[in-house]
Amino acid sequence: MRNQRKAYLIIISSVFFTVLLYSIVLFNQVFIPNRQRFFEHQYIDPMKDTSLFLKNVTRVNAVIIVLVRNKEIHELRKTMRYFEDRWNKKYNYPYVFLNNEEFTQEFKDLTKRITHSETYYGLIPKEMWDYPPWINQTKAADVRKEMEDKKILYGGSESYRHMCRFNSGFFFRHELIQKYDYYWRLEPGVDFMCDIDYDPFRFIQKNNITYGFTISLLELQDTIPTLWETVKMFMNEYHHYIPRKNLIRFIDNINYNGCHFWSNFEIGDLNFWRSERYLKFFDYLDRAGGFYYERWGDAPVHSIALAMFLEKSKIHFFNDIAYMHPPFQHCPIEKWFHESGKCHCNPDKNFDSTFGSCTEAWFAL
Ligand SMILES: Nc1nc2c(ncn2[C@@H]2O[C@H](COP(=O)(O)OP(=O)(O)OP(=O)(O)O)[C@@H](O)[C@H]2O)c(=O)[nH]1
Ligand SMILES: [Mg+2]
Repeated sequence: MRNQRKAYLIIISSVFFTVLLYSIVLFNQVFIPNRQRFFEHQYIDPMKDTSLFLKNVTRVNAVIIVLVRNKEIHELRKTMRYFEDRWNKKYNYPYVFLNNEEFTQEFKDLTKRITHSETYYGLIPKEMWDYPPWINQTKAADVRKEMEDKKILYGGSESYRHMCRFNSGFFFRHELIQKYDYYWRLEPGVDFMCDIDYDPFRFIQKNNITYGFTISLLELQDTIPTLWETVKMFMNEYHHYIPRKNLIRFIDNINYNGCHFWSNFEIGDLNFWRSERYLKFFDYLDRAGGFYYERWGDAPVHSIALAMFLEKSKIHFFNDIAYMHPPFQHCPIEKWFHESGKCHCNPDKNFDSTFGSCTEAWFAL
């Protein structure tokens, strides 16, 4: 009799604790905002690692990469001024400027004078900035005309397509980049609105992070009609490259949902792009021709690869880096950034939670 009562007691208390546990989990899921849950449980906060703020430590093997045209020199000088003042004057990481045409002496003189870092100037070889032999150029020209008539952003531009293909498959293989392990991509016309007092390169190296972003958003579907089909064919053929723990759920709602990290800002590990699996992926896409027969951007290409090959802990949301590429900006919303006097952006204009951003979906993963 006593044993029977004991058994009942055990069963009842197990049921009670299971229900309690489920209620706590459910409460968390329903009532704690994704953003808060993300910052409490997943986010690695660089601000909490004092070793990242030490000065006079050796630099990481990293480089600032700027793909740019001569005519963008003044926009670039402005961006470099912000970038130096907010961050790089504390570290003096080298710059590599890349162009499909020779840089002018004026471009070199003006950029050199804005920084104490070393500056290198590279010409992009033709095979990295031209049609591969299997592309039918007449068909490509017809597509450009059609897309221009439809008023698709950069739909009529040939150079934009070369640029997207270069950023997808070649920048990390350029001879001036080959010796580096990490990179920060910089574009003319962007702004950095908060002081960055630590070394993000050291941060990603120390935490074994592959890629960092500030803004994520939806791609224009008209520029990528067959991209997802092509990706699915790749995934079928090369399923051994895709680990069980991946991020495909970030981009796949039966079809590609368009979510991508905005690649005009990237801090990352060059060896990811140089890996066999990524090179196979890029070649697969390149053979399919969508860089020219559609207008596949490097941002969706990078993001799809990251989602296929990596797990969430390998990708970092740089909340503390306030960044503007018109028309969108990431401006940290936490009061501290603004009260400390370190920022000059308006947190009400932060894109993270706005319609069109995928960052809330990122928090929810
Ligand atoms: N050398 C060179 N650089 C280019 C060319 N086209 C674009 N770029 C660079 O490639 C990067 C992306 O080009 P953007 O024109 O900014 O493209 P986007 O960011 O999609 O569009 P925007 O909203 O106009 O900024 C920038 O760093 C440009 O300076 C080109 O034909 N030659
Ligand atoms: Mg741009």
